[in-house]
Amino acid sequence: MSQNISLTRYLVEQQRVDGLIPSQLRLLIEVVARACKSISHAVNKGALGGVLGAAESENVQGEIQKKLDIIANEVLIEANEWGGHLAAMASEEMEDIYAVPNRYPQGEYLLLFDPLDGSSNIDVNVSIGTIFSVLKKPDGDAAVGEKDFLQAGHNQVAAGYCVYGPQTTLVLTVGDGVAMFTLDREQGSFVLTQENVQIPPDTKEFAINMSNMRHWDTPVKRYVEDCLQGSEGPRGKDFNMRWIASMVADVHRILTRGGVFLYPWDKREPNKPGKLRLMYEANPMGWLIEQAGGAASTGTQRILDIVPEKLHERISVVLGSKNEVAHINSYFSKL
Ligand code: P6P
Repeated sequence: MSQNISLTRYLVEQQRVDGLIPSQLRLLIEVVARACKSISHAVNKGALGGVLGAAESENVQGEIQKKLDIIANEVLIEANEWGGHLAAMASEEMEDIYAVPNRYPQGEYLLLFDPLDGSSNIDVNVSIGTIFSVLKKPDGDAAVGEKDFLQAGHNQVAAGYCVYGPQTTLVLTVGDGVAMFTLDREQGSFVLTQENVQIPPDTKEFAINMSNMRHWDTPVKRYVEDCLQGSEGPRGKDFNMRWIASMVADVHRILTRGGVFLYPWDKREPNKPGKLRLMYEANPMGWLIEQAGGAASTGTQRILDIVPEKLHERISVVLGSKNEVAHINSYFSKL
């Protein structure tokens, strides 16, 4: 990347070129990016900032919240509520939607986020991240409500994540491919470091939590068993496995070098379709993966075509290299 193109310049030039980024959406993305810089700063302080460890509370998922989960959520709310670009926000850390207070101007966008994904990794210094998804509020004068958020993922107008790892990198799509911006801490700005990201269609690397194998449904068991047989088995090649237990980090690896990520249904909680949340994990990640030439399915259907019934509903996830996702889907269709 020869020139030093900031996120702001990239967004302005994209807006000028293809009109995909109206000014209010550009403002929204820049505000989210600024919030991610603040979260990155808090994450990087770690023990020095007194921000490690659990808070005294549970989130809507019934999971013990980390102090940084709450901090990240508050940073995103406070950064976005006054700008006039949003009607409401929804977060993994909040049961109900957060309508922009009447003291601020109302905008046309809805922002959803997992403020700090992978937070079980915070205390052990492993990469974590913020995931966000942007929808347009449906037309109408009625007060914004949860029902306005219940749109299929193919309605997203922007999606991305910021991974807090050895680098802090913002990864973004507005429907015209995927771009990556690395935080230059000296300048204090995100600088374009990759655009038109393309995932290799084939892979020899899968990501899944193998400790759950006995709980998986047959298609997933058969797929993984075939991979484990390596070059002597039906796949005719050896596979590598990765599992960071931080979706943002696993997806970033896949966007960078290919691979597949699976978090399937399992019989530990048979009434839940999966562990991951559709609206602020699977949808934004699924769109990024598709925009980079990959695929994102539940094993039986495209994730982005699913119309949510509840804000925090969960979903099975198979995403990554297009041909490998198609191969995994074939195990489900053999049922
Ligand atoms: P497990 C993090 O809590 C998360 O939601 C994803 O980021 C990650 O991929 C998954 O859960 C890890 O789940 O069951 O392996 O700890």
